[in-house]
Parts: sequence; structure tokens; C-alpha cells
Amino acid sequence: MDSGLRRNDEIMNDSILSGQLIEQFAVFVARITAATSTEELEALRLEALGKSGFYTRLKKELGKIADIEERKKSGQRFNEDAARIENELKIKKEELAKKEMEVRLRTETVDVTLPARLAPQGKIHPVTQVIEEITALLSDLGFVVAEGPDIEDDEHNFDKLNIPASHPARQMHDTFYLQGNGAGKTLLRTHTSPVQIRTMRAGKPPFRFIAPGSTYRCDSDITHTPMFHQIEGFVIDKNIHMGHLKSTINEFLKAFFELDEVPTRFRPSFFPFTEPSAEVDIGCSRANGELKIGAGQDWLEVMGCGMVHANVLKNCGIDPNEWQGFAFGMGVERLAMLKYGIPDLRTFFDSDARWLQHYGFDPLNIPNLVSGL
Ligand code: 2U9
Repeated sequence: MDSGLRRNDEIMNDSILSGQLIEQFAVFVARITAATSTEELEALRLEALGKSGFYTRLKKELGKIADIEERKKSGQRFNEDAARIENELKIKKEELAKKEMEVRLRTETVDVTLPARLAPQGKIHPVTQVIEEITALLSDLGFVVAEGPDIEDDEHNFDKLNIPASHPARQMHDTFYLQGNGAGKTLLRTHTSPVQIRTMRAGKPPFRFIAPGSTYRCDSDITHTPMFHQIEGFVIDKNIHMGHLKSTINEFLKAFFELDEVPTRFRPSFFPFTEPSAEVDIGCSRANGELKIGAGQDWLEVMGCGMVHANVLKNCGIDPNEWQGFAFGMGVERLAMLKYGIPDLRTFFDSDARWLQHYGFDPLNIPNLVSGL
């Protein structure tokens, strides 16, 4: 009795499954044929063959068919149906994609006369630009670039530059000390001059290089920022004298300000690392409150310079009776302000993108003397 009942249930179950298979196949084929868009077709594909689609679910049920013959028949039919559905989907997809493309080609237009939408373009900061310009034109006078660390020690920043601990010049530099006291304390370099010390100690004369870079002084007002930039020029060779210094600076200033003539005045001054020392003024006019460089009755200080002090050479193992040289130093921001009419030093480091758009320079336009500054 029991076994008779189970048999009836099984027959019932088997016929439900094969009935579903036959019925759903016809339904899917009809729906695929009627589909009008690729989105609708994709939804149908998921419904039939997707992870929880009809055929995927049914596959798990097939194994439960009790009658072996029936299971075989249903399995075969299942495989054929699933493959045919997949094929129908593919054919329909191509047909619909073609139709949709035809509609787009008929209806969508491109106005080729519209202005292009330009990608926002970054700008080169005036400090970078001026360093590039000065590097380009001094490289034409035979200078190469030397670099050194921003974090220095007393020895390279002061001692070797003829600025001993007791020297009042140390107070002139408002130094950011980082750690330690006495010998070996670290600091943020107050000028790029330690680069010259390191370069001299690492090599042998002659030398002809520039040292551009960031420098730091604990000072902040309308004309000072705690971080600023310097470029120093440095020449050590045989029989170098003040004439070489003056002609180099004169040529440099004419090239930098892009003028045929720039009157200069070398005013005696003092730096511990040069002797004699001078400050360099250029001729200008300030008529009607407008600064004009290169002409007029006024003077404007632009840089400092001098012959390298014999003590500095000795400190670096160089015999001052055999080798002499000159050095000059300038503030990059100051030169950028003068050349490009930037009125306020503090705006250089405000990180205001509008300021940079206004005062910045186009990238990929590296200056050189052939294509011009
Ligand atoms: C060594 C020997 C000599 C570098 C020099 C100056 C004069 C100078 C200032 C200009 C404006 C710094 O940025 S600023 O405030 N610099 O006036 N610099 S001579 O002389 C050196 C450097 C290194 C070993």
C-alpha cells in the first residue's frame, strides 16, 4: 500500500517537472521574440539563465526525478532547451542592438562647431619659474646646479662659513633649531651657503655652480616669510678677481630682466663669508609711483656678493694662495616680485589657486636662452 502511494507521488512529481520544462520553454521563447529593448532582454536572460533563474533552479530539481527513463528524457530536454534559449537570446540581442544603433544614428547629432571643453590647466608657481629661468641663463655661463639638505647642522650652516658661535651674525639669522644643544645641533638652513661647504669638501677645485633652494628664518612680517628661497652662485678657480664677479653679475642681471642695459652699483657691505663684500643695486625709476627697472635716477638693491673669504676656503681644505673665487646670493621671491609685478610677498605661500592662476606660468614651457625666457 505504502509503496504504491510513493510511486503515485513520484509519478506526479516527475510529470510536474517535465510539464514545467515544456511550458516555460514556450513562454521564454515567446517573451524573447516579443522583447523590444536590450534592457528587457537582459532581464529575461537573468530570469531564465541567471544565478537564480528558472533553468538554474530547475537543474537542481532534475536529479530528484525518480523514474530513470523520465530523468534521462527530462535531462536531455533541459540541455536542449537551455542551449536554445541561450541562442535565441543571442540572436535577439544582435537584432535589438542593431535597431537601437540605427535609431541613435538617426536621432543623435554632434555639433562639431561647439567650443571644446578644456580640461583645467595647472600653473607653475612664480618661485619655480624664476628658479628655472635663473638656472637656464646661468647654465649658459657655465654654472651647474648643486643641492644639499634643508636640515643642516651648525657646522655647515655657520662654523665653516666663518660665522663662529660668538659672532653677532648668528643673531642676524633667526634660526629654527630642531634638536640638541652645542655641537651637532640640527637646524633648518638659514641660507643655501652650506651647499657650497658640502660641495667643496666632497670635491676638488675648480668649482662653478649655483645652489638654489628653500631656506628658513624665524621671521614673519610684510617683507619676510618663515620659508623663502635663495639662489647662490659660486666660482672657485685660479686668478679669479672682482672683475669676474662684476661682469658675471652684470650679464646675469641683463639676461634676467631681459634688458639690453642695466646700470649696476656695487656698494661696500659686510658678510662673514666674503671679503670684500658688496650689495648690488640696479638703476630704476619710481616716477608716478611706478617702478621701472633699467632706467632713471634711483637705485634698487637686488642681491649681495663678494670674494670668498680665505677662512672659508681654508675650512674646506682649499689653499687660498692657489685658489680664489667669488659668490653671490639673491632672494628668489624678491626677484619674482620685481620682474613680474607681484605686490605682496605673503601671497606666495597662501596656496590660493586664483592667485596661482593669475601669477603662475604655463607648464611645459621650460625657459632657455634659445627659445627665450
Ligand atoms: C660660501 C661663500 C660665500 C653667498 C653670498 C650674499 C652675498 C647675499 C643674500 C641676498 C638676499 C641672501 O636671500 S638673501 O637675503 N645673500 O647677500 N650671499 S655673498 O656667499 C657665499 C656662500 C657660500 C661658501
